[in-house]
Amino acid sequence: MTTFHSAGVALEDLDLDGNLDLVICDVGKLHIFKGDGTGRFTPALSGILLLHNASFAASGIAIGDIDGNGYPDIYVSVINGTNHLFFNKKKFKFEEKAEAYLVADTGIGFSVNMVDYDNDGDIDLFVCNYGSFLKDRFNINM
Ligand SMILES: [Ca+2]
Ligand SMILES: [Ca+2]
Ligand SMILES: [Ca+2]
Repeated sequence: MTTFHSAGVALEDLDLDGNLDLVICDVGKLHIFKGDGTGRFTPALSGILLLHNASFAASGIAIGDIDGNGYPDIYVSVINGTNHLFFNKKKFKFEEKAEAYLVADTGIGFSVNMVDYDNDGDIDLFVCNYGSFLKDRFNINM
């Protein structure tokens, strides 16, 4: 069995086949497993999403359809580096665009969440950073 240095995990149907898929944080990467609906998971086609630095420790995951194309996108907090935003390009392929969306936060990231905070139909992002609430980030209407 493979060992991960994991903090965060998430379940979401990333390929819209009706079965939940699994995302697991690790150091330098995320692991993605495709679910078959019976509780079994196998590595997805492109089963690893690399972070910008191999030493970055991914800690939290939030999933939501940020660009409105129907496919769930992934936001990842990083303890010792820049947070990442992966857009779902279908078939388990993803494109990282945190800087373009002004959410490449460099705080000591722990928990993250997505919710439509102001109820305008657009997903908002909350990033919880260790050490000070003043360092928490709240991005409305990504
Ligand atoms: Ca699925
Ligand atoms: Ca999307
Ligand atoms: Ca909103």
